[in-house]
Amino acid sequence: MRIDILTLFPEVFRSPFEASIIGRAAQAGLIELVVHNIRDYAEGRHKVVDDYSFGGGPGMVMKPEPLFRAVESVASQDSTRGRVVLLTPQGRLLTQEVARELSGEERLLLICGRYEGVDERVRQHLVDDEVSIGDYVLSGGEFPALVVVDAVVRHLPGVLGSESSLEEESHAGGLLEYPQYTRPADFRGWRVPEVLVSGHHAEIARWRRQQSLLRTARRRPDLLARARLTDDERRWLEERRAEDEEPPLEEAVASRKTRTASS
Ligand code: 6GU
Repeated sequence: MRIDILTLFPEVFRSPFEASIIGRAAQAGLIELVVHNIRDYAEGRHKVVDDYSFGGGPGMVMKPEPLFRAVESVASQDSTRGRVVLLTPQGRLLTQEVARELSGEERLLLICGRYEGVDERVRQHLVDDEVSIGDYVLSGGEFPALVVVDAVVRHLPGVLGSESSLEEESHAGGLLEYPQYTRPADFRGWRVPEVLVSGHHAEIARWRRQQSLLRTARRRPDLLARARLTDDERRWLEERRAEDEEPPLEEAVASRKTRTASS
């Protein structure tokens, strides 16, 4: 897979693309990442990439010409243009589903918009897709583009060492992860749940599934509504939740803030 990124801040991508899973995938030749400076496609001595908004109002708007020229130039380097995706808070929300969908493309071209805006004709006549990474404001599409690349690349064959991590995530069927522990089994008197050191694999699998269900019900009931549960699991969860003593996550986090340096 080849991913081109159009940005006004190419420096942002250097170290993330050298480190981590993305870096390894690029080193191994599983993906090709090419970052382009939109300013290189601007005209004139001043290389202007933005301008005032017609009709007035605050904030600059990205001009259409440099973006069209950049996309057309990058597209001409290959027979397939690939999907052109604008990163914008107005886009469809990035989910695991969307990431998997994008991972099926041979090529992606990600355009990092600036928060204040992009000329509407870019949306109408240049872009195939628009993606947001969540309902909060970022000053530009650069970090969202990094998020998209990471989420997409993990789906490509050979990128994850064992393949098992992704398998297990999708097997969990849209539930939150169960609690994990590593050595020592006793850390400052806080012991790892007995079942995990028991060696009973069936018991461990059952405990983990239950913990995933409970955690999802407590923290993300919206996810639970869409998850695939057996009738038995739904029933078990309902009974277990009726006597659940754990406070909602917001409450738990609020009380953690009152911890002192020693407690
Ligand atoms: Cl894709 N861009 C910006 N500027 N802000 C965002 C976003 C994208 N997704 C969430 N917030």
